[in-house]
Amino acid sequence: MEQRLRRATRGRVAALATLGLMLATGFVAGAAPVQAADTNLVVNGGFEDGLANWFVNNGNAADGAQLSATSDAFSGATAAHVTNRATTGSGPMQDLSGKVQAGQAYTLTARIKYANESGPATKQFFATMHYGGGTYTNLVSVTATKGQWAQFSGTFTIPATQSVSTARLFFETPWTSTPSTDPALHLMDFTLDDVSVVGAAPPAPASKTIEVVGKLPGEHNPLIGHKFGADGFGLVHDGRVYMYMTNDTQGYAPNPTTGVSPGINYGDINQITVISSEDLVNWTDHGEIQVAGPNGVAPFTANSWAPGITKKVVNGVEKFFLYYANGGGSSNVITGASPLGPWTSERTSTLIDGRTPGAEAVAWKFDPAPFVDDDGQPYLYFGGGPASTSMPPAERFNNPKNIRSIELGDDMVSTEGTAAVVDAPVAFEAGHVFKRQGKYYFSYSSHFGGNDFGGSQQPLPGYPGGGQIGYMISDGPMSWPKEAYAGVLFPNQSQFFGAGTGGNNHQSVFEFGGKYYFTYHAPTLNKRINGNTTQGYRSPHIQELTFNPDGTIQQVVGTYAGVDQVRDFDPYRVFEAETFGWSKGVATTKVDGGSAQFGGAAPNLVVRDVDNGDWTALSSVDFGDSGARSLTARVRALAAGGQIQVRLDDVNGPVVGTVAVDTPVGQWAEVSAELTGVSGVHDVYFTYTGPAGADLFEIDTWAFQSATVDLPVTVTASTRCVGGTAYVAVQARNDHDAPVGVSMETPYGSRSFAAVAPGANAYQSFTTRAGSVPAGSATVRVTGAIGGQDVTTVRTVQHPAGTCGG
Ligand SMILES: [Ca+2]
Ligand SMILES: [Ca+2]
Ligand SMILES: [Ca+2]
Repeated sequence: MEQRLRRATRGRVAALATLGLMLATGFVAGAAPVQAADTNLVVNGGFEDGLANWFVNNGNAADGAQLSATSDAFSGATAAHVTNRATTGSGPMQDLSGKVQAGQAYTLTARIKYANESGPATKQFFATMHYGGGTYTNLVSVTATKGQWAQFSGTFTIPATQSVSTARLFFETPWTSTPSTDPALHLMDFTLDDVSVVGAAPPAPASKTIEVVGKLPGEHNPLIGHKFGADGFGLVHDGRVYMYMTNDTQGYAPNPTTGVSPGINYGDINQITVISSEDLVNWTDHGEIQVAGPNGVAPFTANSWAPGITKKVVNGVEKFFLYYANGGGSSNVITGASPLGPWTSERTSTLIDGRTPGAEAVAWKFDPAPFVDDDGQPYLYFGGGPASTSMPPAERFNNPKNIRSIELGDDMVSTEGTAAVVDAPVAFEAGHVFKRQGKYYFSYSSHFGGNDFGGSQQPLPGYPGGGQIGYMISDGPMSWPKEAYAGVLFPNQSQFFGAGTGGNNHQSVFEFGGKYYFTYHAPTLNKRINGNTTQGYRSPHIQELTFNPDGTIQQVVGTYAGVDQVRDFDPYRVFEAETFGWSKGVATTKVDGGSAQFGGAAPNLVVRDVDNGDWTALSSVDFGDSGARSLTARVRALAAGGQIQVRLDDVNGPVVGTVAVDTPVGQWAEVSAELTGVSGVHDVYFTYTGPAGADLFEIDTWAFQSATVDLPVTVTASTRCVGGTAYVAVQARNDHDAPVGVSMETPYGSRSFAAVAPGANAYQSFTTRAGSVPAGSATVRVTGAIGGQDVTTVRTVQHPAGTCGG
């Protein structure tokens, strides 16, 4: 028996004292496996794919070691070699979470060798499972002879009561608290090969698909009904709003029978969910960024809560900086080449932590929110949690001084100087800053009181109650005395959405199209799934933010109606099918390859879990007076007999076209159908039919074709100044798959381009020969061929007035 408990000094708890799960260590030759199934759960156990799927034990920050591929293999060409071991737990690790099951028996085999000259003649090694937290269990042991390959071979049974949501297999030497006193005995390098864990096949993952209609047709909150998302932070870029959210869906695991998930576990969350919209009602799902964890962009972080994002030109390149909370203890940042990535980590350690000057007394160094001022100077706001116990009790409650502001470096991934106190009344978390008409606005979430906030819990007059969004107004981004407090901007969401929707909140503010918008979360989708007993899974909401003449904010009222759609949806382009105004019964998944709409470097998702009776819908689609001729979809049939019905304005509205998904099963293909009577502005419902009980198909993109055959071209016009002279600049991008001719006409001249290549731009800047230009228009005529027919498309584009200074 090799099972034993690690001492508390190693941060492990005594969870397994009597479980008797160490079985038959090493010596079961000839014994039949307990399990009849013989699935090997270890990937790349022979290391013939190098170190793929393996990493160094990350259960303990001090367990850092180096893993390399070696040709000194027991079999095949490669094995894994571990060096620079700092603790006895330093060793190769593979994550078997989601594969091993409680109550099941497994057979483990592996080959191991050590050869250090100063080492002992024989040495015991363990295969150990880390079940998360402080729970470690030795599974199988072997005693190796120096310089020779030894074989692990044994079975182990996971106790029926063991939580296996985290299950990481690793190899190590027997524990001692001070291995450095005799490194030759305890910290030798070793080599591992041919690892297998054979037993019951992994359980099919429980479906996370939201079966209810989580966002009701006609309503605009929550923003999406097919997944969760919390702590939303809005970014406006290039005519779109991007929302970055804590991926509350990550740990969502509804029981297949009851439909009820265990309560949310923030510790499970290491991804950030991204959605975007150009109209605030139809949202495109961009999937999740794997930010933290062993395979994350920043693998030195474990969690990715409460994102905050901004953009800045650094060294001439526009970059996107995505900040997030690495649990409560620290905050970090990753860098994107676009709002949709690709993402990289410029840092190898956390940005905000216990070493950050001025943050020493902050209990939770989390919730980082960036703000770039008009002069380009960036700032970061962070912090929260219980007030310092060294403060007087009354002050701990009313003015806990637990939030900070700090300057960011020009690189956006470092801080400068010392953090300053944000003295926000009754503050708890979720600091955020925006600027309007020269004034800075700091908003935050207030605490719920309790012992953490001292004995005297009498709120000062006007101060916020628990779980509310308060705000302050200041003339400077680092100046937040308590006198700047301006009131409650948003009461707790339960005041609007009722039982089951209480809890914390986290807000942001963005300006879009001349209006201000307020983002917050509420577990409204969770409530639609489970009624008033919710499990903490939160959904993003948006309301408009309006200001009084004195600059104070009118208190926001939370509604399911949400905000107005700011523009009609343009159907005459290829757009992602994972764009919904509303949906029922579908899910999304990321697929290889880039996005047809957002570019090859952007992630692409498809709509999946499409059953008979499921549907997706788009709000307020403008088909124009002449209307749509046809619909094209890129689909992958999964069963014969599936169809896509197109309906207008209601899920039960008349069918105006039917796409037969009759392409070969399993292959991506384009399918299309003619449409009748589709013109003007309508909500569009895609309703899915086919054999019951089967996944019908997946959908990647949609495109409607105009009844007026039209060459796809994107035309823009702007005004600019060169040397005090106003110019009208006209650009036409050829979105067609063949060359087109382009001619541009303006009051200031005209120009023709003979053959503009697919994807290329025709561009001309026309001088007005004057210092200013009134608003006006340019006409762009595009000629080309579609299906052998010559087609001319004429576009008129407006440009604004412009006056050149000086
Ligand atoms: Ca091998
Ligand atoms: Ca479904
Ligand atoms: Ca897609």
